[in-house]
Amino acid sequence: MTETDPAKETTAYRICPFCEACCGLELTLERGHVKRIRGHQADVFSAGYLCPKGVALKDLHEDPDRLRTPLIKRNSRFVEVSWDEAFAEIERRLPPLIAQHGRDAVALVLGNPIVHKASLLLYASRLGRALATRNIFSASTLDQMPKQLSSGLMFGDWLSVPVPDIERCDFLLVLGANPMVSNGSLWTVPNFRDKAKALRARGGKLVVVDPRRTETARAADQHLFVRPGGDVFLLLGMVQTLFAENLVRLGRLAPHVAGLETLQQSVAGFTPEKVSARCGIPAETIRELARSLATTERAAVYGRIGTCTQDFGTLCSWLVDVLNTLTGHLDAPGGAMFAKAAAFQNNTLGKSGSGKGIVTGRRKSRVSGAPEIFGELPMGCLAEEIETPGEGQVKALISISSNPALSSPHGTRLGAALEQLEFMVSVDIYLNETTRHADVILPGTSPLEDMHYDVAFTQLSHRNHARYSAPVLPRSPGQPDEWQVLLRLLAVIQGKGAGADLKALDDELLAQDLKRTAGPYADQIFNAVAHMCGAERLLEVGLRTGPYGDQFGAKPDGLNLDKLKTTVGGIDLGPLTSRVPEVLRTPSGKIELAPAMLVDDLSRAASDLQREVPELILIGRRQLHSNNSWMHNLPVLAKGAARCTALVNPADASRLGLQDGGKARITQGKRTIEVDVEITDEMMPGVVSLPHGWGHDQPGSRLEIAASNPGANLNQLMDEDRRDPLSGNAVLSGVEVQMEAVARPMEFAEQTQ
Ligand SMILES: Nc1nc2c(c(=O)[nH]1)N[C@H]1C(S)=C(S)[C@@H](COP(=O)(O)OP(=O)(O)OC[C@H]3O[C@@H](n4cnc5c(=O)[nH]c(N)nc54)[C@H](O)[C@@H]3O)O[C@H]1N2
Ligand SMILES: Nc1nc2c(c(=O)[nH]1)N[C@H]1C(S)=C(S)[C@@H](COP(=O)(O)OP(=O)(O)OC[C@H]3O[C@@H](n4cnc5c(=O)[nH]c(N)nc54)[C@H](O)[C@@H]3O)O[C@H]1N2
Ligand code: SF4
Ligand SMILES: [Mo]
Repeated sequence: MTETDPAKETTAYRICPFCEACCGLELTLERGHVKRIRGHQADVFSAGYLCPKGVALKDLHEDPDRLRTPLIKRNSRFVEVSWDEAFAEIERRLPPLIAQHGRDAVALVLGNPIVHKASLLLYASRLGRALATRNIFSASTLDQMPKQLSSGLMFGDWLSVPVPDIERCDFLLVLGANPMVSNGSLWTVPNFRDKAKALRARGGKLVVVDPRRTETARAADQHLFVRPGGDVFLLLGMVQTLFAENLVRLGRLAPHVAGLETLQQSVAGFTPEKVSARCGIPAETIRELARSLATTERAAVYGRIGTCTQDFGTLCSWLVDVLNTLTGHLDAPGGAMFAKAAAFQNNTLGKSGSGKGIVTGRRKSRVSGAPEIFGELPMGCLAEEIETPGEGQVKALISISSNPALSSPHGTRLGAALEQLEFMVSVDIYLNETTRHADVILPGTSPLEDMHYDVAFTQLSHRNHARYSAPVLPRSPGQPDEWQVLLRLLAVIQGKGAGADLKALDDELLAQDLKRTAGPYADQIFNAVAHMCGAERLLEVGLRTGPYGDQFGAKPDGLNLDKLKTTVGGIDLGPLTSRVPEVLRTPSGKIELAPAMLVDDLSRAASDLQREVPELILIGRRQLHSNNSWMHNLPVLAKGAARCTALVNPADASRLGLQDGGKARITQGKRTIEVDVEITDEMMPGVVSLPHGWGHDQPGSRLEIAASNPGANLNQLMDEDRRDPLSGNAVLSGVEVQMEAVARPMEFAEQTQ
């Protein structure tokens, strides 16, 4: 047989782990190597769609810089060691530190890729519980915490986030999101492009509100420039209009809604005329938007990261769903609906129709007194918790697939703080801007080496489905699964030692979980899955006890893991269905339209109405060939279009003397970065856009390709103390900056002659 003998080719399928679209990929393998990656046509959910990043899974798997062996720092240099040596080092250093300073001295920092790997997601929460530190930080407070908080307050669970039912929607208002590039977020919707096209083809309308005329805005019927941070005012003006023009129609939801009158009174002062200047949108346009939303039978409002990473993130997130509810579009086909996932969804478990709701602020951060949120503290507080001496000071840190040195505000301060730690362990696949500060790095698997199921994104999907990916390739010798890595860390923390029997520990944890969740059935369920272990076992339990499950035999036609595994391309569970009141977990059993915490925060918005417009404001953006801070080392993407340029409106460029293709300095307070300038009228005047996740020029990283085109770190300019006070979410957009041209050496020479 020749090397190219087709008989040697095999096909495998994997859900793409890179973004929330969760596309099904088809991989052609030859002799254990990935030959080709395409969209999987028979995937019930993504139907063959993929973007350029999906193809890069091959490059990631083969990247010579991807770590395959644990590293220990000795005399300031990393050396390769065995897994046992790495864990011996952790056991030598971490437990004594906990014994001396207590559990709060260890911080746990959780990054975005966790949510894309079932193995990490299901065991990171176990590790967090076992560690029982107050110092848990995650990307959630750089991202979606405002939406989780507003959803929790309104619907009773942190993950009860309604998503647009795009395939039946005829009017979609999108704020602060660019799904054409990001492929959707808190809304799992592969191939947004074609779905938006279909919406328009059937006579529907897409409206985009963004300070940049984005790729999504270009594909829309209408684009409105909004002043960065001004969305809350636009949304308030729209809600006010609904009441003032008698357009409120709760429809089917009327008996399930509380707080309508309070809401009406609270927004009464925010007339379109009052808010117009602050959001930069004419009063009449605000009214028209409200009317279109109210009078289109199937319509939805959707807001994403641009509306979360700002001073009023929680208010914006709330008002989006207030608008959906007041116009009768919440929980209605073609509106904003709740997914019903096959497993792990809190709002399908326990008693339905009401619940405990959510609580926040059960404790405060030690240094700045920021309230706890969803069991975490704001990422912006991490550096000060390490730097500030005293009882409870963070002295050790475990980071799991997290790169806060680039992804969170003021990376140099954080980097210096990480250097100050007595001990740091990272579970990561790269030696990068963050992990270079670690003492031990434990490599994660390549996504091709582990099984996967979308624990979180099935809860946020525009259509219900269940899909499972088996490992595509065997793990390299000695490489544990990531759940095993986390479990072994857990064993060390619990004092069971790095040599603990992991199966016994896994059994113990499952038995504890079942005791809490399965009551009288706990033993029966445990026995049925006693032969299994790890993330796959948790999935089996989740599926079988879930809303479509076989209930361990009680519903023989129901779903279980074996059945799911026999499908090619997964199981379609149909379009979203109306779930109110069953989905609610609020103590009142109602949709809370006017939670006190949010209504109270309106006074902060009111006093911000008069804020003066700064001359220049910096916002962020995402790029198709890039994913947050860690995909710049992959050849297929690096040669693509991702360029770390600052987009500047022509009027600003001429005012500031900036040249297209020239260099400029952006300054915020005492901090400065140097950027390449790209002049374009897609920017709102007075607003500059720079992508985040760049700045790969830090010594000690091992990212050869990324370092050759490092870009500038936008987050170097962000203020770690600036947060939405309710959610603790960082303000990463709408920050006032100064910008000036950097003279090229020639020009400089001429000037000084
Ligand atoms: N200015 C600005 N800043 C932002 C944002 C913004 O819009 N503007 N967006 C924010 C958002 S939404 C997010 S989610 C955060 C993301 O910020 P982070 O949570 O820090 O995530 P990433 O930057 O994606 O870094 C991921 C890390 O995980 C590692 N990794 C990748 N795959 C794996 C794996 O399979 N296993 C393991 N163990 N490790 C892996 C990578 O090497 C990298 O170190 O950034 C935030 N930062
Ligand atoms: N290609 C690619 N895809 C990704 C990622 C990536 O890095 N690259 N990251 C993934 C992650 S972690 C996430 S969380 C999602 C995020 O997904 P999206 O929310 O779609 O993120 P962005 O593409 O950054 O879009 C945010 C938009 O908000 C706008 N904006 C900024 N400030 C304001 C404001 O004050 N008001 C309004 N209305 N708009 C504003 C920006 O101009 C930008 O167009 O994307 C995911 N998908
Ligand atoms: S849109 Fe691209 S990165 Fe996102 S899941 Fe699909 S193929 Fe992967
Ligand atoms: Mo994110």
